Amino acid sequence: MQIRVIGVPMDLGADRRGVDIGVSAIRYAGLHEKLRALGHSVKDIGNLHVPLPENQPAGDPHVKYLEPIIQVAEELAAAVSEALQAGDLPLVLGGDHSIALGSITGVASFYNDIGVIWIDAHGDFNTPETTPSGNIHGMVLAALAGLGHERLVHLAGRVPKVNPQNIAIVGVRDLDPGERELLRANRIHVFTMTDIDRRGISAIMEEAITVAGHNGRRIHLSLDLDALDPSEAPGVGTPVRGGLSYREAHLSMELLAACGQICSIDVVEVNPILDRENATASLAVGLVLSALGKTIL
Ligand code: DIR
Ligand code: MN
Ligand code: MN
Ligand code: MN
Repeated sequence: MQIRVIGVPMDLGADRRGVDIGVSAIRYAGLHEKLRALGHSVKDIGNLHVPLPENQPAGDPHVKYLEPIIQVAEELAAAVSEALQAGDLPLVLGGDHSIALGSITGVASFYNDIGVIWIDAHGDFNTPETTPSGNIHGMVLAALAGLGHERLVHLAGRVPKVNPQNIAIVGVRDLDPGERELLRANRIHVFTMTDIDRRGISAIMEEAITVAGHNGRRIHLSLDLDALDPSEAPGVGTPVRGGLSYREAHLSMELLAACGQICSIDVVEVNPILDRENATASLAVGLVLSALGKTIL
């Protein structure tokens, strides 16, 4: 398989600065040589241009940096659909989670019907009405499901980008009151840490794969490193205790690889300024390898 790496040094969708250099940190952790050692070929198209917050007004405090985030999302959507057209698997490196707006829009322009597995401590299901922060990284999954600011919802292509019934969110332990209501009202499949504690990660991931992938549809994996416990992944902007263990996260990736339906991946929210000796970027690389076929034996 050829993996097409696309860097998106996006730092406009969240509050803690430094997530833009996550893109470099993941490359420095040996992504390319490890993917090649696993038998993949790798083509890296470099980084998309992302405007600096220093040169941009934040604009509407309920949807900060809307215009530049949309501009980058359009460019990323084109790069992702180009990769899929060429038969490559797009691996999008963030940057904050707002980049999933572009990557999933790109996937949805190539496949008619897709599933999304969103691994995250958070729901990312706010709208401009419910957001406590105005940060778009906390609104992007709702926008992809057709809810929220109309500029985000109506980005290039059809609405919604993904049928809300084909979304599975895994690892959740921190929801804002308004987004909790929205998740319930829209009957989104949310697999919380409580579900994982009770039933085990293997059963939960199998169910998530069924939700996102039934009828053999292609699945986009969006991996927010804050899904892991902060003891494993300290380099994230919004750590929340009680997250996935190292093995729970790897097993999740191994099960996704085994299902054979993953068509595209984003890896987001690695923040080297908050990290310890690149531990979070190294963890991210290991998880990508498991998602792309690395097994123990
Ligand atoms: C919070 C934080 N729910 C917000 N979201 C984060 O600002 O909407 N998502 N950190 O990854
Ligand atoms: Mn997220
Ligand atoms: Mn986030
Ligand atoms: Mn998160």
